Amino acid sequence: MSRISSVRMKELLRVYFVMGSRNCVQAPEDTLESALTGGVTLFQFREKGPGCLEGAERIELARSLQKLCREHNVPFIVNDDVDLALEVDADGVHVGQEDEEAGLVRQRIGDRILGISAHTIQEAARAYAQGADYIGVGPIYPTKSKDDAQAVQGPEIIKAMRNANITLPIVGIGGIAADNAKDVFASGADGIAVISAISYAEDIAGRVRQLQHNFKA
Ligand code: 3NM
Repeated sequence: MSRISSVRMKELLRVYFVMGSRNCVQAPEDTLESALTGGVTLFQFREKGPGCLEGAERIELARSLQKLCREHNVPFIVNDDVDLALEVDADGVHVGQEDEEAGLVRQRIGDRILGISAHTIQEAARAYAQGADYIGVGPIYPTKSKDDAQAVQGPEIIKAMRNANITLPIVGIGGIAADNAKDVFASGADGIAVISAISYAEDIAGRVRQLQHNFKA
């Protein structure tokens, strides 16, 4: 195996669905199945927040969501928990600035996909040095899905990173929905990472297709 190419990574980031059991109205499996049917390009298991699953239940949910991703040929990424990612043989890991030191994570996961959150140009440059395959930049807009989110940055932060010659694949995150996704792509992002606009949609597959339409090759 070798590291994912930047071209392939950018394709995978286009509509990146992030979800855990706390983010769903229906069962997580049903929510993910609908999102996969709608055409999400990448999935992140983010089992966080009050009441989230722990231990064996957490691993069991990870495995059942991973199975759905495999059936749809969509890579399965684990948020933060490198041990879980290795245990289930996930396709990658996403870590924040406050999580396990990213350079060490790269050593532990080998050639699997590594995503790192970056809020500034300096953090983006450091993520590149630590071996990131992509960076997650946010919150772009106000979000209710992350209690400890930093200040809202607007799509301008992505434009500023591109102007500073950050060429890494970038996915915007935080408050992205059908009515603002176009501005995120226009700022230089390769994709949008979304929790609630997909997980709480009445027609989940339809919402994914609507989000996809904002991408202009
Ligand atoms: N990370 P929604 S914002 C998981 O800024 C996450 O790094 C963020 O959820 C960051 O699409 C966020 O419902 C929550 O706003 C995204």
